[in-house]
Amino acid sequence: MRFNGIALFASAALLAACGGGSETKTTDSAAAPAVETPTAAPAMGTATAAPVTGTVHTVNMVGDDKGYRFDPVSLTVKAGDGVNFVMVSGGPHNIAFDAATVPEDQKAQLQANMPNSPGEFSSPMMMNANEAWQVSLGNIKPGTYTLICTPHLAMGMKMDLIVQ
Ligand SMILES: [Cu+2]
Repeated sequence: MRFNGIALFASAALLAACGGGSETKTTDSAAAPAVETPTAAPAMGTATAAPVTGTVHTVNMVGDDKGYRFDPVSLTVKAGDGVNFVMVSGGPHNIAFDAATVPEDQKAQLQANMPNSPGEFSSPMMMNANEAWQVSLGNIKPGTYTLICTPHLAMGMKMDLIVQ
C-alpha cells in the first residue's frame, strides 16, 4: 500500500511538472506587450550553442540504499568547460537548472547549450545505466547554479555547479 502511494505521488508530480511548463509559456505570451510589428522577439532571446573548449567533467547520478544523489554534490568548473552527466543507478534521472539561479542575461545561452532539452533548462530523462548527457558551459558567466533531478528533488537530489 505504502509503495503504491509513493508511485502515484511521483506520477502526479511528473504530470504537474509537464503542465507547469505549458502554463508558463501561455503566461509569457499573454504578458507580452502589445505587438506593433508582425514578428515579436521571443521573451528569452536567442543564442547559438557554444561548444566546449575546456575540460569535460563527469557527474554520476546514483540511486541506491543510501539515497538519490549527484556525485559529486558540488563541482567547480571554468566557463567553456563541459559537464557529462552519467546515469549510474536508480533512474529515471534528469538534470534541470533551477531557473532562480540562472541570471536573466544567461538564460538564452544556457538553453542553447542544452542539447535535446524537452523544456526550460532541462535535460532529457535518462532511464538506463550508462546513458549520458552533456551540457556546455561555453559563453556562460561565472556564478553558482543549482541543478536538480526533477523526479528525486523531494528526496534531496540536487547539486551546486560553480562556474568560475
Ligand atoms: Cu534522480
